[in-house]
Amino acid sequence: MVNVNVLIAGLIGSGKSTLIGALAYAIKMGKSSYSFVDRPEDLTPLAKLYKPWLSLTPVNRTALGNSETFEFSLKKEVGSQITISIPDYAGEDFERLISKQSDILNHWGGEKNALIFLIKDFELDALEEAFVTEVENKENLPIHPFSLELTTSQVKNLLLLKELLKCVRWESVVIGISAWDRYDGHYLPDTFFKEKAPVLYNYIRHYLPKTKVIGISAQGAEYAENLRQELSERTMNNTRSWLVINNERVHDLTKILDLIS
Ligand SMILES: Nc1nc2c(ncn2[C@@H]2O[C@H](COP(=O)(O)OP(=O)(O)O)[C@@H](O)[C@H]2O)c(=O)[nH]1
Ligand SMILES: [Mg+2]
Repeated sequence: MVNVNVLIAGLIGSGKSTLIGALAYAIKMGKSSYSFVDRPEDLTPLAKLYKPWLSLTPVNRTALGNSETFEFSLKKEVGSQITISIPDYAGEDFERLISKQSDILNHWGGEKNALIFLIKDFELDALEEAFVTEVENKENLPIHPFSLELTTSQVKNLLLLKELLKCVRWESVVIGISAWDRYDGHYLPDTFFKEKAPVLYNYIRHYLPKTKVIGISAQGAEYAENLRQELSERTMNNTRSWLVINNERVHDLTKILDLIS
């Protein structure tokens, strides 16, 4: 049987842990066509991700300890087995990866590799400083040395994606825009991405023309006191999380895996 290796990647705070929590809960409850391959006792780390999802609290950054990469495997009645890996970029791992000092991906990958790349934060005026016409007196402004901290997330995402494309041959790539509940109803994922991250959008369209851009709301909404009741009800009837794939809303998060396996 073919095993598809799926890497869920994205900057710190891009929604990886929340997505895995929601996904693991749906699979555990038998609400999808996927089931776990691993023994239940090996799934304890997943509980650290779906428990906060269930209790409507953000996932603690250190939930998974210091393990570099966290993995679990899924199977379907028919079709391939899937191994999902989520590298946890603790501390400076991300910067190490894009400055080529990281071995996160050195021994990663197999016959068939797929990438789910999550993006959550968009600077709505990213890179626009290039178009400023007003000339100020710049004489006394200090010149900062180049530092990753000072770059926009669009640039960080581009550098990360570039490294990922260099390390592994990806059979398929999906771009997931996390926290889609913030934009749903106003935008379609592809249009939103093109408008808010044009540099990254064109990079992807050029190098990975088959890439799908989807919206992901793993939480279902912002965690706010006045939404708790509604979110709990939606958890009960499996309508809390959703994906926007081909401009249609689907509540089964595992459909993201059907896109890549
Ligand atoms: N509104 C909203 N916020 C989200 C969603 N998913 C994640 N977030 C928030 O984004 C932040 C980072 O999420 P997390 O899963 O920890 O990102 P990670 O660092 O990539 O694992 C947290 O504060 C989450 O509450 C979502 O679907 N909707
Ligand atoms: Mg995380």
